[in-house]
Amino acid sequence: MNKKNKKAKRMYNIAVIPGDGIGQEVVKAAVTILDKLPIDFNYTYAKAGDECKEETGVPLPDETIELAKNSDAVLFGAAGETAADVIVRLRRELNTFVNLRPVKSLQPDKYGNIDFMIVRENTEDLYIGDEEETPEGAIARKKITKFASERIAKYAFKYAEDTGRKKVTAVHKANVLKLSDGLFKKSFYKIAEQYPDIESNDFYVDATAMYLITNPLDFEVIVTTNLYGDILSDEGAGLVGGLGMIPSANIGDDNGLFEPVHGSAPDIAGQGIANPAATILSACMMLDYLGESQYARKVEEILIDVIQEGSHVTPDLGGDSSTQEMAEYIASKL
Ligand code: GGG
Repeated sequence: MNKKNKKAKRMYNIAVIPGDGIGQEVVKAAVTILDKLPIDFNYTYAKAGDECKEETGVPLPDETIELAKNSDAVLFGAAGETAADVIVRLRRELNTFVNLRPVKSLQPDKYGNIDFMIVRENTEDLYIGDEEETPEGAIARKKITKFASERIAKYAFKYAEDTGRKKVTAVHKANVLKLSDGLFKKSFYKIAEQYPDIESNDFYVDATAMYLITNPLDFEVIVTTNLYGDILSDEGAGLVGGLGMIPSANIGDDNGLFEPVHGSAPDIAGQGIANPAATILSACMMLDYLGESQYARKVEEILIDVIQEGSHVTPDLGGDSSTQEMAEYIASKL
């Protein structure tokens, strides 16, 4: 996942976009930890989201897009009601065509040893936002191209090869969406031929929703379209302790944007109780992308120890620490 042609350089310009609700709290927590590393991060904070729209009239100002494009990496918190105009648009502006969402048990005794990667196509599908009102209601167009389907399948197989995984599963609904999901499935098997050492199979998305609960250990790499990837990763979060546990990396040829899978969680925003693990793990994915993997592994190791120890964790993890207290405890061990 390394940024192309980029070697660790120990000084990085990071665009930080905390966004809405708990985004503010979890990003602050992740930055507390990054600040403890012997790496020089030059952070520039930028606005986006519901509050930004209220203040400035636009959810994603042009300055924020420019900053994100010109940074070494972007750390993003959460978007609320403006998600389509903020995070979905930012992914498009940065041409981050893959969204990696690792589903991994950090407390294996409690959740079983679940460990699979969702490789979500990030540029097409219903997420192109092509909707229109009609006299009867509304219509949304779903875009699937051969180019993007083959590109994401290639990424998934290459990811499996690079990480020693033995199986890639395509998820679609090709029996109903014969042309669009049918093309996604066909493209997947075309690329699969180039990887004879890696097993390939496919499931309908509805069946996958059940198999993830009945047979989660059967999955290694899932490659899927934009909407199914969004939904299945939240289901995956439910398998390993909740939405506070799953990070993500949006990767393109020139840019990387890192964000927790969860949204702004307005029900708990401002209370200081949001689990920062997903954002801390997203920061670890950012460290990997920047070529600083040794620090990514160190932070992950400490985070896992702290979660398993259970004494300095947020309420959802069984403790009574605040978001920031948990982050400071992790930082104190670095
Ligand atoms: N941190 C990610 C975030 O704000 N998620 C809210 C959301 O609705 N995201 C849509 C998506 O991931 O496609």
